[in-house]
Amino acid sequence: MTFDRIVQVLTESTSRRTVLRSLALGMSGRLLTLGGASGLAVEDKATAAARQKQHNDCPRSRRCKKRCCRRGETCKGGRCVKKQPPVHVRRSVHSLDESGPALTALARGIAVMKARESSDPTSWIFQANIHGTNDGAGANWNQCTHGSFFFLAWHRMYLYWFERILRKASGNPSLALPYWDYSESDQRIVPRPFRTPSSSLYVAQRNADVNAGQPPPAENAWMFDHSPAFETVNFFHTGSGTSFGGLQVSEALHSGGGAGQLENTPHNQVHSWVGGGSGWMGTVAMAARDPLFWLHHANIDRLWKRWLDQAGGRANPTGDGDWMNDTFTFFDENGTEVTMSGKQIVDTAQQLNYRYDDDGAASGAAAARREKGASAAGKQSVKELGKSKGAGGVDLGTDPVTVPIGLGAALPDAGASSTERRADAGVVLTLEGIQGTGVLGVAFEVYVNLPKDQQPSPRDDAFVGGVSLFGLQLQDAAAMGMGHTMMPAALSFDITGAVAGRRASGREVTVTLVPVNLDASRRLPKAPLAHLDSLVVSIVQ
Ligand SMILES: [Cu+2]
Repeated sequence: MTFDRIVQVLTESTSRRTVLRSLALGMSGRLLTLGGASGLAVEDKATAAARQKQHNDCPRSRRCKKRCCRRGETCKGGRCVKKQPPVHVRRSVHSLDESGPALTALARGIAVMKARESSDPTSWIFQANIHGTNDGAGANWNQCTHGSFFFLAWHRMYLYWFERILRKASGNPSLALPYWDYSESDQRIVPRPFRTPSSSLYVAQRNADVNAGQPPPAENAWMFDHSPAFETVNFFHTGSGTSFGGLQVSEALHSGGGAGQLENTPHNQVHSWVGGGSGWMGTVAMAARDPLFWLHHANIDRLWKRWLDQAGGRANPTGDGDWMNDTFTFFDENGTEVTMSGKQIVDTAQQLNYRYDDDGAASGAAAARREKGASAAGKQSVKELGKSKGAGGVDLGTDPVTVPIGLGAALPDAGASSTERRADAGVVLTLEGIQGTGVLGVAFEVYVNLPKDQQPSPRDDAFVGGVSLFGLQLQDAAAMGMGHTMMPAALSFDITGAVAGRRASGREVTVTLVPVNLDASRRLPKAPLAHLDSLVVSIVQ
């Protein structure tokens, strides 16, 4: 048979399949290739056309069957509709039965992951090492981003891929990560399975109080309170401003030095409290080896959504090209490398197939306001009013330290202009160059213009927030491969309310830093616990 003849047969044939079969049996290599390739295409086209015809008839006849719908579609109410993957619901861990299917599946998935070799990207240790590790530089280890406006996005992606791995490992297709809602004071005690040594949910490396089922002292309630972060309207800040989500940077950094309000409190504070004096949660390198890490971060991820619900201009930085497009690398449930960027994670239900059990509580009107008044950008102008004296900075130890800051100009009359000023404008205190000395489980309460004879209390108006050293310790720097040179961290507090009506001292603001020992099982050493380079008071508008 000549080549021309074959083409003629192909063209004329009413049963192409038969011709192709005979071609495949009898032809030389060149023709076989030709016949095979074009034959398959012909066959596929015919099948596709038949399926398309069935599909076209289908919705009109209102008698669709599964087989007549296109691939990826299903028959619903007589019509072919796009198959929706199930939306997994992340629930409050305290709403789950301690021996019920959800926590049982969680424990099983973690046990399976822990049994895998650490070189396996779907193993417990490998996944934890993606966040941070002292085990050296493995592929894609030490990737977590803190101290910048990438913090929330990166951790959302990290949890998403981890949850997929965990779900497959558990064998339960409906597994979803629970979240730990410690904003409720009666829920700060973790459920029993997390405190039971025989459970895969337990680790010994925690604050002794956590594993003993002891709640934190009532005076530390502020560490679990997200409401000051929720009052912040702008997602990111520049310079010495304050924001919900962190410092605007062009590239994600392991430690960006500019944590947002939510990252500082409750995120960092809860890390330090759960970790205590020597536990894993207190350091970046070990934190993700504690199962509580994942429940803690699910809650932080949920609070990001609840913050958006507050509307009033709160919005994600979808206009920022770097935030939207910078890509990060993770692994899926098969151990295959995957990449993801901010634009793929803004809508958890639509894009990532998960939601929280309290999603949707915000009204449609609030959502509309959110779209209208979107102002993720922190276009703030910052004017420095005064700075602490002394080139050596300030050492913080076991005794409270008070630092005076002389102001070059009087503070504006906050009372008179409070209705006119922007929600994100005001008087800001910035602590610059914060670094821990390696003592874990310590926080500092920050007070402004605290009267000399007054006992400091976080319930007082003079209290403006707290400092956590999570991620700012020497051992964190080492784990991040930075030696002893960390990106200097700055933390800003809105002190507008605290200085209003407290200006008896004239052109001066005093800042008092009070150490808090988060681990009652040990005494703090009589040595510097942290160092600040300087304290700055600014006007932001
Ligand atoms: Cu964290």
